[in-house]
Amino acid sequence: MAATTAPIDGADFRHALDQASVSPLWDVMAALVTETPKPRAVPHVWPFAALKPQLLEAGRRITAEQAERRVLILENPGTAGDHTVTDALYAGLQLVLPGETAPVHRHTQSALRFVLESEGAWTSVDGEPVNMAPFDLVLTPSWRWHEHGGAVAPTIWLDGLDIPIVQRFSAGFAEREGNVPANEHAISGRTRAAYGANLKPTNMQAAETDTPLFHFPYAVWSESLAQYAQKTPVDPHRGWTLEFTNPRDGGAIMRTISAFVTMVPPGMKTKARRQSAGAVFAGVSGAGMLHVGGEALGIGPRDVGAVPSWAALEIENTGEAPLVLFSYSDRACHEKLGFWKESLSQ
Ligand code: GTQ
Repeated sequence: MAATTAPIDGADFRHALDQASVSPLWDVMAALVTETPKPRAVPHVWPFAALKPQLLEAGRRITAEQAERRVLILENPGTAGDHTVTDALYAGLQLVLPGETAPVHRHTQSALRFVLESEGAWTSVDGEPVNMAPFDLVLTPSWRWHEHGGAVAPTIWLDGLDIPIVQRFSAGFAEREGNVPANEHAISGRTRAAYGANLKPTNMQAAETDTPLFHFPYAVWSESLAQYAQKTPVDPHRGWTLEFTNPRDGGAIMRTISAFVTMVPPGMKTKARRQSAGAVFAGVSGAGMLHVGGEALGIGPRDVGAVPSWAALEIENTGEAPLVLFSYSDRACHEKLGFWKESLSQ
């Protein structure tokens, strides 16, 4: 092996590299090319009881119209100020008060709404309205016009978006109000009729890859999950988990974000599972713990938890009733880009 002839950390050399806008890979190789994911996000749970008063206080200080969207962003403690809940995902709690409308806009970012508390609220997508009942999942996929309104009591939902992904690619476009095109197909219930019963129109446009279905009512998914659980042995690592799918291809609901519901029966603690995707959980019913990366984080109805990439996760039901959780993750990206890995403990 040839011997080196000058010091690696010579100040003159370092300065010259700086001046040339280059830097030595050998300083950062181990940090850049890691053997396993090293997320900056940490495991964390935001209890709903702590967030709701802050959100209502925000409601006294700013209108939905002034704010465009009245949202408290869930800042992961590992990356506070980055507006990320996991390394690649965004989460926020949005409040709409009676009489308010969060004004129509569209953007590159794909969004899901998981409803936590609601009376009367609706979201419209390209002009077609759907109800937002508690624990309904509503999607506003990339570049679709959307607005929120109709609340007759304070209405709160979890926003899940791919903001950090779009930001990293610097690919964000948005349009606000002004020139919203009229859509003669925006008739309440049309999309459900066309796609909601494992049927689809035969003149669909193949280029549209986000799911056309944008409303997954709690009444429907909770009945499926309960029936599935009754009729299927429980998976030791996943409990009973079902994925929300795109009826066009059976794949993820949006191009960047996947979404799931999980049931864990009383007395069960799942075996540890790691996945390359970062995930966000929201409690629906029952009481439990997310054991993640050596921490035990309590999760109940409407609480929101962050599970970073490759953290070993065990879900424990600590109550008497089934534990039901909603979750979303960036798995859809991982699979498309060839990043996806999963590891199941013995
Ligand atoms: O409702 O369209 O939490 O555009 C962040 C950005 C919600 C929304 C957020 C958004 C929205």
